[in-house]
Amino acid sequence: MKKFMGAAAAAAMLVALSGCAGSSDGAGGGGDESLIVGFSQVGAESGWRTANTISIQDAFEEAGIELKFSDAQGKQENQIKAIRSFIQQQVDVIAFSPVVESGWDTVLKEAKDAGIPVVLTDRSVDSTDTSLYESFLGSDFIVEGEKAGEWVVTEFADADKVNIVELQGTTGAAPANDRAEGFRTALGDDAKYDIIATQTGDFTRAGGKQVMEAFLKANDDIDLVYAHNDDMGLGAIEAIEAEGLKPGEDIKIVTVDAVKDGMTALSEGKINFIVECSPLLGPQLVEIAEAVAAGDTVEKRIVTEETTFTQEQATEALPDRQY
Ligand code: GYE
Repeated sequence: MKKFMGAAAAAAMLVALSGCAGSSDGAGGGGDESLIVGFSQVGAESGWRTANTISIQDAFEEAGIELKFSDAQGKQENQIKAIRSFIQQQVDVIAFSPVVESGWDTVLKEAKDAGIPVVLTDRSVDSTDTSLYESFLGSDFIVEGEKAGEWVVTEFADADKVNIVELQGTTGAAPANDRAEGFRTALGDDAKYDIIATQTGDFTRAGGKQVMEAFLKANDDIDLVYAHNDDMGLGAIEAIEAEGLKPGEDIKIVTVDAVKDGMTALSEGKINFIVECSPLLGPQLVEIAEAVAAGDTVEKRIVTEETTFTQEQATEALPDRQY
Protein backbone atom coordinates (compact mmCIF):
# COMPACT_ATOMS: atom_id res chain seq x y z
CA MET A 1 0.00 0.00 0.00
CA LYS A 2 2.75 2.36 1.05
CA LYS A 3 4.62 1.71 -2.18
CA PHE A 4 1.63 2.53 -4.33
CA MET A 5 1.15 5.82 -2.50
CA GLY A 6 4.80 6.61 -3.06
CA ALA A 7 4.55 5.91 -6.76
CA ALA A 8 1.36 7.94 -7.03
CA ALA A 9 2.96 10.88 -5.23
CA ALA A 10 5.95 10.72 -7.52
CA ALA A 11 3.69 10.59 -10.57
CA ALA A 12 1.74 13.59 -9.30
CA MET A 13 4.98 15.48 -8.86
CA LEU A 14 6.00 14.72 -12.41
CA VAL A 15 2.63 15.79 -13.73
CA ALA A 16 2.98 19.02 -11.77
CA LEU A 17 6.37 19.54 -13.33
CA SER A 18 4.99 19.05 -16.79
CA GLY A 19 1.97 21.24 -16.05
CA CYS A 20 3.50 24.17 -17.88
CA ALA A 21 4.26 21.95 -20.86
CA GLY A 22 4.79 23.68 -24.09
CA SER A 23 3.09 22.21 -27.16
CA SER A 24 1.38 25.53 -27.79
CA ASP A 25 1.26 25.21 -31.55
CA GLY A 26 -2.46 24.59 -31.37
CA ALA A 27 -2.08 21.31 -33.25
CA GLY A 28 -3.59 19.51 -30.27
CA GLY A 29 -5.07 16.06 -30.61
CA GLY A 30 -2.12 13.82 -31.38
CA GLY A 31 -0.58 14.10 -27.92
CA ASP A 32 1.46 11.10 -26.86
CA GLU A 33 0.52 9.08 -29.89
CA SER A 34 3.17 10.81 -31.91
CA LEU A 35 5.94 10.15 -29.37
CA ILE A 36 8.54 7.49 -30.02
CA VAL A 37 10.71 6.20 -27.19
CA GLY A 38 13.70 3.91 -27.67
CA PHE A 39 14.44 1.63 -24.74
CA SER A 40 17.49 -0.59 -24.29
CA GLN A 41 16.97 -3.29 -21.68
CA VAL A 42 19.81 -5.21 -19.96
CA GLY A 43 18.54 -8.67 -20.93
CA ALA A 44 16.41 -11.37 -19.33
CA GLU A 45 18.76 -12.57 -16.59
CA SER A 46 16.31 -12.71 -13.67
CA GLY A 47 12.71 -12.74 -12.51
CA TRP A 48 13.18 -9.09 -11.59
CA ARG A 49 14.21 -8.23 -15.15
CA THR A 50 11.21 -10.03 -16.66
CA ALA A 51 8.84 -8.13 -14.36
CA ASN A 52 10.60 -4.87 -15.22
CA THR A 53 10.28 -5.47 -18.97
CA ILE A 54 6.58 -6.27 -18.65
CA SER A 55 5.98 -3.18 -16.49
CA ILE A 56 7.67 -0.92 -19.05
CA GLN A 57 6.04 -2.47 -22.13
CA ASP A 58 2.57 -2.39 -20.53
CA ALA A 59 2.89 1.21 -19.32
CA PHE A 60 3.93 2.54 -22.74
CA GLU A 61 1.24 0.57 -24.49
CA GLU A 62 -1.36 1.92 -22.09
CA ALA A 63 -0.15 5.47 -22.69
CA GLY A 64 -0.34 4.96 -26.47
CA ILE A 65 3.35 5.73 -26.89
CA GLU A 66 5.40 3.77 -29.39
CA LEU A 67 8.21 1.90 -27.62
CA LYS A 68 11.14 0.62 -29.62
CA PHE A 69 12.34 -2.16 -27.33
CA SER A 70 15.83 -3.62 -27.64
CA ASP A 71 17.25 -6.51 -25.54
CA ALA A 72 21.02 -6.19 -25.03
CA GLN A 73 21.46 -9.77 -23.82
CA GLY A 74 23.72 -8.59 -21.04
CA LYS A 75 26.24 -6.87 -23.32
CA GLN A 76 27.23 -3.22 -23.14
CA GLU A 77 28.29 -3.22 -26.80
CA ASN A 78 24.73 -4.20 -27.77
CA GLN A 79 23.34 -1.32 -25.71
CA ILE A 80 25.71 1.15 -27.36
CA LYS A 81 24.62 -0.16 -30.78
CA ALA A 82 20.95 0.14 -29.82
CA ILE A 83 21.41 3.72 -28.59
CA ARG A 84 23.21 4.68 -31.81
CA SER A 85 20.40 3.16 -33.81
CA PHE A 86 17.81 5.12 -31.76
CA ILE A 87 19.77 8.30 -32.49
CA GLN A 88 19.79 7.48 -36.20
CA GLN A 89 16.05 6.88 -36.15
CA GLN A 90 15.62 10.24 -34.39
CA VAL A 91 13.41 8.93 -31.59
CA ASP A 92 12.02 11.54 -29.19
CA VAL A 93 13.47 10.04 -26.00
CA ILE A 94 16.05 7.36 -25.27
CA ALA A 95 15.73 5.35 -22.06
CA PHE A 96 18.03 2.58 -20.94
CA SER A 97 19.11 0.46 -18.01
CA PRO A 98 22.92 0.41 -18.25
CA VAL A 99 24.29 -3.11 -17.84
CA VAL A 100 27.49 -1.70 -16.24
CA GLU A 101 28.26 1.71 -14.72
CA SER A 102 31.28 2.80 -16.77
CA GLY A 103 32.00 3.64 -20.38
CA TRP A 104 28.96 5.62 -21.48
CA ASP A 105 30.26 9.16 -22.02
CA THR A 106 30.88 8.92 -25.77
CA VAL A 107 27.51 7.53 -26.77
CA LEU A 108 25.68 9.79 -24.31
CA LYS A 109 27.42 12.79 -25.88
CA GLU A 110 26.24 11.61 -29.29
CA ALA A 111 22.65 11.57 -28.04
CA LYS A 112 23.07 15.00 -26.48
CA ASP A 113 24.52 16.43 -29.70
CA ALA A 114 21.54 15.00 -31.59
CA GLY A 115 19.23 16.80 -29.14
CA ILE A 116 17.65 13.60 -27.85
CA PRO A 117 16.99 13.51 -24.09
CA VAL A 118 18.19 10.39 -22.25
CA VAL A 119 16.56 8.88 -19.18
CA LEU A 120 18.34 6.28 -17.04
CA THR A 121 16.11 3.66 -15.53
CA ASP A 122 16.90 1.05 -12.86
CA ARG A 123 20.71 1.36 -13.07
CA SER A 124 22.91 4.42 -13.28
CA VAL A 125 26.13 5.40 -15.02
CA ASP A 126 29.27 6.82 -13.40
CA SER A 127 29.63 9.74 -15.84
CA THR A 128 30.77 12.87 -14.00
CA ASP A 129 28.98 15.06 -16.55
CA THR A 130 25.41 14.68 -15.33
CA SER A 131 24.12 16.91 -18.13
CA LEU A 132 24.41 13.81 -20.33
CA TYR A 133 21.07 12.54 -18.98
CA GLU A 134 17.85 14.14 -17.77
CA SER A 135 16.91 11.87 -14.93
CA PHE A 136 17.71 8.62 -13.17
CA LEU A 137 14.72 6.58 -11.97
CA GLY A 138 15.45 3.59 -9.75
CA SER A 139 16.36 2.12 -6.40
CA ASP A 140 19.07 3.17 -3.98
CA PHE A 141 21.21 0.03 -4.12
CA ILE A 142 23.52 1.17 -1.33
CA VAL A 143 20.55 1.42 1.02
CA GLU A 144 19.45 -2.06 -0.08
CA GLY A 145 22.88 -3.48 0.82
CA GLU A 146 22.74 -1.68 4.16
CA LYS A 147 19.32 -3.16 4.93
CA ALA A 148 20.68 -6.66 4.25
CA GLY A 149 23.68 -5.97 6.50
CA GLU A 150 21.52 -4.52 9.27
CA TRP A 151 19.44 -7.68 9.30
CA VAL A 152 22.62 -9.76 9.62
CA VAL A 153 23.79 -7.69 12.58
CA THR A 154 20.47 -8.27 14.38
CA GLU A 155 20.13 -11.93 13.40
CA PHE A 156 23.66 -12.84 14.52
CA ALA A 157 23.82 -10.52 17.53
CA ASP A 158 24.72 -13.39 19.87
CA ALA A 159 27.15 -15.21 17.57
CA ASP A 160 30.92 -15.06 18.15
CA LYS A 161 31.84 -15.56 14.51
CA VAL A 162 29.84 -15.36 11.27
CA ASN A 163 31.30 -16.84 8.10
CA ILE A 164 29.67 -15.15 5.14
CA VAL A 165 29.79 -15.99 1.44
CA GLU A 166 28.62 -13.41 -1.07
CA LEU A 167 27.05 -14.02 -4.48
CA GLN A 168 27.66 -10.80 -6.35
CA GLY A 169 25.63 -9.43 -9.24
CA THR A 170 27.07 -8.77 -12.69
CA THR A 171 30.61 -7.45 -12.42
CA GLY A 172 30.67 -3.67 -12.86
CA ALA A 173 26.88 -3.27 -12.57
CA ALA A 174 25.67 -0.53 -10.24
CA PRO A 175 23.55 -2.90 -8.12
CA ALA A 176 26.53 -5.25 -7.67
CA ASN A 177 28.92 -2.44 -6.69
CA ASP A 178 26.46 -0.71 -4.39
CA ARG A 179 24.92 -3.75 -2.71
CA ALA A 180 28.44 -4.95 -1.86
CA GLU A 181 29.34 -1.53 -0.46
CA GLY A 182 26.16 -0.97 1.56
CA PHE A 183 26.40 -4.44 3.11
CA ARG A 184 29.97 -3.84 4.29
CA THR A 185 29.05 -0.44 5.68
CA ALA A 186 26.30 -1.99 7.80
CA LEU A 187 28.59 -4.75 9.12
CA GLY A 188 31.12 -2.10 10.13
CA ASP A 189 34.53 -3.14 11.37
CA ASP A 190 33.37 -5.82 13.80
CA ALA A 191 35.85 -8.65 13.18
CA LYS A 192 33.26 -11.32 13.93
CA TYR A 193 31.74 -10.81 10.49
CA ASP A 194 34.02 -12.50 7.99
CA ILE A 195 33.24 -12.44 4.27
CA ILE A 196 35.21 -15.61 3.51
CA ALA A 197 34.36 -15.75 -0.21
CA THR A 198 32.82 -13.44 -2.78
CA GLN A 199 32.21 -14.06 -6.47
CA THR A 200 29.84 -13.04 -9.24
CA GLY A 201 26.92 -15.28 -10.15
CA ASP A 202 25.87 -12.78 -12.83
CA PHE A 203 22.40 -12.28 -11.29
CA THR A 204 21.26 -15.67 -12.65
CA ARG A 205 19.94 -18.78 -10.93
CA ALA A 206 22.42 -21.03 -12.76
CA GLY A 207 25.28 -18.69 -11.84
CA GLY A 208 24.25 -18.65 -8.17
CA LYS A 209 24.06 -22.43 -8.07
CA GLN A 210 27.43 -22.96 -9.71
CA VAL A 211 29.28 -20.47 -7.51
CA MET A 212 27.60 -21.81 -4.36
CA GLU A 213 28.68 -25.35 -5.25
CA ALA A 214 32.27 -24.13 -5.43
CA PHE A 215 31.90 -22.22 -2.14
CA LEU A 216 30.55 -25.34 -0.42
CA LYS A 217 33.39 -27.45 -1.73
CA ALA A 218 36.00 -25.02 -0.42
CA ASN A 219 34.38 -24.21 2.96
CA ASP A 220 32.58 -26.43 5.43
CA ASP A 221 31.68 -23.76 7.94
CA ILE A 222 29.48 -21.29 6.03
CA ASP A 223 26.91 -19.56 8.26
CA LEU A 224 25.32 -17.16 5.81
CA VAL A 225 24.83 -16.50 2.10
CA TYR A 226 24.35 -12.90 0.99
CA ALA A 227 23.01 -13.01 -2.58
CA HIS A 228 22.65 -9.75 -4.51
CA ASN A 229 19.36 -11.02 -5.96
CA ASP A 230 16.69 -13.68 -5.38
CA ASP A 231 17.60 -15.72 -8.43
CA MET A 232 21.17 -16.34 -7.22
CA GLY A 233 19.78 -17.12 -3.75
CA LEU A 234 17.44 -19.68 -5.33
CA GLY A 235 20.39 -21.23 -7.15
CA ALA A 236 22.29 -21.37 -3.85
CA ILE A 237 19.34 -23.20 -2.24
CA GLU A 238 19.65 -25.94 -4.87
CA ALA A 239 23.39 -26.28 -4.22
CA ILE A 240 22.90 -26.37 -0.43
CA GLU A 241 20.16 -29.00 -0.67
CA ALA A 242 22.32 -31.10 -3.00
CA GLU A 243 24.92 -31.18 -0.17
CA GLY A 244 22.29 -32.60 2.17
CA LEU A 245 22.08 -29.33 4.14
CA LYS A 246 19.01 -27.28 5.03
CA PRO A 247 18.90 -23.80 3.48
CA GLY A 248 17.52 -21.28 5.97
CA GLU A 249 18.63 -23.42 8.94
CA ASP A 250 22.11 -24.90 8.48
CA ILE A 251 23.02 -21.97 6.27
CA LYS A 252 21.01 -18.76 6.44
CA ILE A 253 20.26 -16.74 3.33
CA VAL A 254 19.55 -13.06 2.76
CA THR A 255 18.75 -11.74 -0.74
CA VAL A 256 17.53 -8.65 -2.60
CA ASP A 257 14.50 -8.23 -4.98
CA ALA A 258 11.41 -9.95 -3.50
CA VAL A 259 10.09 -11.52 -6.70
CA LYS A 260 7.45 -14.23 -6.31
CA ASP A 261 9.86 -17.20 -6.36
CA GLY A 262 12.06 -15.52 -3.77
CA MET A 263 9.09 -14.67 -1.57
CA THR A 264 7.86 -18.27 -1.82
CA ALA A 265 11.25 -19.57 -0.64
CA LEU A 266 11.19 -17.01 2.19
CA SER A 267 7.71 -18.07 3.17
CA GLU A 268 8.94 -21.70 3.26
CA GLY A 269 11.87 -20.73 5.47
CA LYS A 270 14.55 -21.51 2.87
CA ILE A 271 15.48 -17.83 2.60
CA ASN A 272 15.52 -15.87 5.88
CA PHE A 273 15.17 -12.24 4.82
CA ILE A 274 14.60 -10.30 1.59
CA VAL A 275 15.26 -6.64 0.87
CA GLU A 276 12.75 -5.40 -1.68
CA CYS A 277 13.80 -3.85 -5.00
CA SER A 278 10.82 -2.83 -7.11
CA PRO A 279 10.86 -3.60 -10.85
CA LEU A 280 7.57 -1.79 -11.46
CA LEU A 281 9.15 1.30 -13.01
CA GLY A 282 7.01 1.49 -16.16
CA PRO A 283 4.34 4.05 -15.16
CA GLN A 284 6.90 6.50 -13.74
CA LEU A 285 9.13 6.07 -16.77
CA VAL A 286 6.21 7.04 -19.02
CA GLU A 287 5.65 10.21 -16.97
CA ILE A 288 9.31 11.15 -17.19
CA ALA A 289 9.51 10.42 -20.94
CA GLU A 290 6.46 12.58 -21.60
CA ALA A 291 7.86 15.43 -19.52
CA VAL A 292 11.34 15.46 -21.08
CA ALA A 293 9.88 15.13 -24.57
CA ALA A 294 7.87 18.28 -23.83
CA GLY A 295 11.10 20.01 -22.86
CA ASP A 296 10.33 20.14 -19.15
CA THR A 297 12.88 19.70 -16.42
CA VAL A 298 12.30 16.67 -14.22
CA GLU A 299 13.89 15.61 -10.94
CA LYS A 300 17.44 14.46 -11.63
CA ARG A 301 17.07 11.55 -9.23
CA ILE A 302 13.81 9.73 -8.50
CA VAL A 303 14.25 7.00 -5.89
CA THR A 304 11.92 4.01 -5.76
CA GLU A 305 10.24 3.33 -2.41
CA GLU A 306 10.93 -0.10 -1.01
CA THR A 307 10.49 -2.25 2.06
CA THR A 308 11.91 -5.50 3.53
CA PHE A 309 10.33 -8.89 4.23
CA THR A 310 10.60 -11.42 7.04
CA GLN A 311 9.17 -14.93 6.66
CA GLU A 312 5.85 -13.87 8.21
CA GLN A 313 5.56 -10.74 6.09
CA ALA A 314 6.32 -12.74 2.93
CA THR A 315 3.57 -15.24 3.72
CA GLU A 316 1.16 -12.36 4.18
CA ALA A 317 2.22 -10.51 1.02
CA LEU A 318 2.44 -13.51 -1.33
CA PRO A 319 -1.21 -13.84 -2.39
CA ASP A 320 -1.19 -10.27 -3.75
CA ARG A 321 2.30 -10.34 -5.24
CA GLN A 322 2.06 -9.37 -8.91
CA TYR A 323 5.48 -10.59 -10.04
O1 GYE B 1 18.15 -6.77 -8.58
C1 GYE B 1 18.51 -8.19 -10.44
C2 GYE B 1 18.55 -7.88 -11.88
O2 GYE B 1 19.29 -3.85 -11.76
C3 GYE B 1 17.92 -3.83 -9.85
O3 GYE B 1 19.18 -6.61 -11.93
C4 GYE B 1 18.36 -4.59 -11.04
C5 GYE B 1 18.94 -5.95 -10.72
C6 GYE B 1 18.03 -6.88 -9.95
O4 GYE B 1 19.08 -8.82 -12.66
O5 GYE B 1 17.65 -9.27 -10.17
